[in-house]
Amino acid sequence: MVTRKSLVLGMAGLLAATGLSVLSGTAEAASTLGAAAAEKGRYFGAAVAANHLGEAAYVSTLDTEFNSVTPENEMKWDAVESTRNSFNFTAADQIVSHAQSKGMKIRGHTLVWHSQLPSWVSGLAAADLRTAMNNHITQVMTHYKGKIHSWDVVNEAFQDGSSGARRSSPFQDKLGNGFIEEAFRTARTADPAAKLCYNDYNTDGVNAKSTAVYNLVKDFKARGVPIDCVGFQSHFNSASPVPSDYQANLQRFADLGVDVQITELDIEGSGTAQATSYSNVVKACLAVSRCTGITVWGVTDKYSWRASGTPLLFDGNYAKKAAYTAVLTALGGSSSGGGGTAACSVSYSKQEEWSDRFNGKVTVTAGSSAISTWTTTVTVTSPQKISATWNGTPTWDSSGNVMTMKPNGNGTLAAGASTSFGFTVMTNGNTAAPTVGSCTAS
Ligand code: 9MR
Repeated sequence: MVTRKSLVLGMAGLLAATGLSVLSGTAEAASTLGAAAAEKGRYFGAAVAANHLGEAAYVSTLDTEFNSVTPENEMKWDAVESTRNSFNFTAADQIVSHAQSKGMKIRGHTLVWHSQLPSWVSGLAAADLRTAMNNHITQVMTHYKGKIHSWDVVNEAFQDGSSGARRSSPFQDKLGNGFIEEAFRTARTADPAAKLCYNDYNTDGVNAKSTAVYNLVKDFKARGVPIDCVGFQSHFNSASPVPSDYQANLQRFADLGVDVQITELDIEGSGTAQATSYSNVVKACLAVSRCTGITVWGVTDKYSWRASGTPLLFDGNYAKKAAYTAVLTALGGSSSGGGGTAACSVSYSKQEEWSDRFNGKVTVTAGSSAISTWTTTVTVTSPQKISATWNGTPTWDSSGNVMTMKPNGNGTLAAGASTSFGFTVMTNGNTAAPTVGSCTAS
């Protein structure tokens, strides 16, 4: 006879051998974006502005939810070297020291970019511009040496549209195609431990612009030019939605031997549509093993560069949006984590009744913690058949008698909150009440 003790030990051995965790998705689920991403071996970051670091709600949201930061503007050329060879790191340092004090990673953004470039740089002749570019890279990277996990060395060097051509800029126009290679070589020398990224927008799907970047990376890898990562900004809205080949595009870059990072994610919209798009982005990253992290371009809608499009995960009052829950769920986390155990209960009641059929209603109630989704079963007795359902997504066993019901879309319930679904049972002569199974939550 198997004793209780040996059974438990046997289970433990089996779990260890298979690497399964029985608790994942329930009490063990991470309850913040950063923690959930970390369980997937990734970071989850936000663009941060130094001038909001005095706002308590901003800082507490940042500190609770994110484990990586990108200074939104503070490391750009006009911010750190507005006058030649006179560097001012005050605002960027505030972000870096805050991040370091919280154990967050830091993305460096950005060293060589045509925008937010002081006019003294654009006025230089070629030889001087080359010296100034290399000096800028070296000075900024040296100041932050050892503190930055990835640097956007060159930002937005390609044109939009179908040409696949380089964008006109002081660097491109005066130094020619070689400026990108030179910037990356200088960057590698300045901080050999930092990952060096090329970062751009409208390169999120497979298109002429992303293919031009792809060819650049392929050439760099073939010739041993240092490059470690490609950043996909991922600024989406209705005119520029998440491309259907987003994951495939990330994967083709990863296959060149570079990491890929989602660097400036925001998606204009609201509600379920926005949540679904966010979820799709997270799932694409998780499906690509070299997709090492995601950064959203801001903490709260109210400070977004596209504030009117409400493109972020927290609203202007720092409340979590549906998009937040979708991201957390896609990362395998759960808002019920952080101590409580996700649980739910069900109750059944008969509703309208006719000579040949009746309607049933099942109420699902979350336990003492919020839940992100639930599932339960309804079993009818043959020859009964369920002919219609509402407010749920059913699946069926092979007999057709056991219906497993899940939420339509967002299944989030606050602690103690309820929802219900309904169905019609054709009696076929049997008026017995259905059996409702137990409720499972995560
Ligand atoms: O979010 C940034 C905004 O505050 C600045 O005014 C703007 C200036 O160009 O830059 C924004 O950030 C950009 C990023 O640095 C590069 N990719 C596009 C981002 C949105 O414009």
